[in-house]
Amino acid sequence: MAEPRLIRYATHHHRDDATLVADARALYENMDRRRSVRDFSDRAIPREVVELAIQTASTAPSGAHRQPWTFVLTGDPEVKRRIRVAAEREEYENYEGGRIPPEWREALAQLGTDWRKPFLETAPWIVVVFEQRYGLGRDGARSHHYYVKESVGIACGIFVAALHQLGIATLTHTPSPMAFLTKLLGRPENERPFVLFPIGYPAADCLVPDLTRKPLAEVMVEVDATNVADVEEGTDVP
Ligand code: IYR
Repeated sequence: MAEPRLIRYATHHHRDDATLVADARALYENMDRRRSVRDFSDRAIPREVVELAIQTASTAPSGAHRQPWTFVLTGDPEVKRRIRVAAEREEYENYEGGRIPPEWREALAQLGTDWRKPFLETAPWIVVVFEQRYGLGRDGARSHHYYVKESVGIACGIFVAALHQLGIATLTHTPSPMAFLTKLLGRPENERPFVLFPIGYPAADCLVPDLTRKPLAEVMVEVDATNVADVEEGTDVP
């Protein structure tokens, strides 16, 4: 059994409370300006910027620190074209072939999406995040990965936030079903596509759906000892 190796964690500068509140508000207001974008400019973004955003995403916490993700990056026009062709083939079936049930179609109506995905070629970069369902060593040995979806979801959230902090737009795109990406991108059997991110600046005339976000009172519930259940007798940890 490996011993834990611990190092001192010096938490950084503490702000006074007023500064903290102001900073928290500024962060919220900045993040609240983020929107999913489907109409990209073809303006280039340095590879190093995307690589650093991927490194940032990869700082995410993960089950047993297995970091069960692979970020596949491409800026190659031919690869982007192949992804577009395959994604549009699936999406055509979804939208025009009746694979999207009526309730889902209704839910999507406000977004104005259809089977056409030109942004897969316009955006300068595409990152496809794969979840590693289990670890696969060079020798083929398998190891267990834990809380894979939670871990990869958090990494993707950090990725979206990092790009936004840099003034770069993206979209959490899930061309469904996504299995074609495993083959197209040559990924090993332990990996499954999780989400695809086109990455770039919004087009000059980019429009986004006029959405509002749930207010705090709808997404947060505060509890205290007066309104939560008492633990049952006998459930205490010894
Ligand atoms: N994958 C399809 C449909 C779609 C599904 C959801 I849920 C969205 O929030 C948006 C789109 C598409 O990309 O068009």
